[in-house]
Amino acid sequence: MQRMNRVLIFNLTVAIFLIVLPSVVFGQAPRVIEITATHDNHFRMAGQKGDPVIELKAGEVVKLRFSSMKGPEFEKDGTAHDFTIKEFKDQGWSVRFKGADPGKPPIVTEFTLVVPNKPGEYKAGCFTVKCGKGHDDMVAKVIIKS
Ligand SMILES: [Cu+2]
Repeated sequence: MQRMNRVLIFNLTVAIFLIVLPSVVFGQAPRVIEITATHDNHFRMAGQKGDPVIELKAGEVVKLRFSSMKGPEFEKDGTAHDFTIKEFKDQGWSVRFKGADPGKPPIVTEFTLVVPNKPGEYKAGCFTVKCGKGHDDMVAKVIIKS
């Protein structure tokens, strides 16, 4: 009987670890933020007009999903645009992605990133890939809330 209790307790412990631990360690699936990179070198988001305003929560894990078209200029390897926040470059907030040729469906690229623990307003932009006319205006406002 005692042996059976021990087996039961062991099994319960294993079950708790298998069920509870992953949700604590991995948390919820990251929030997906859909961003379009257009052929005429702008970032756009559904439901917004003009340059996107992206609200993030400090410490949150987000998945940035870019649907991208090539601009008139791009790098030799086909890299079309980047999305960079200069202040957080060292934390991975400088990602590069390819874009599709006109007439083809956009190329989708995802990046999972942790929002820096520094609330404030930041400028994100295509700062490292020269994508053609309008390149300097390829920007988004990123608001990190505490
Ligand atoms: Cu650019």
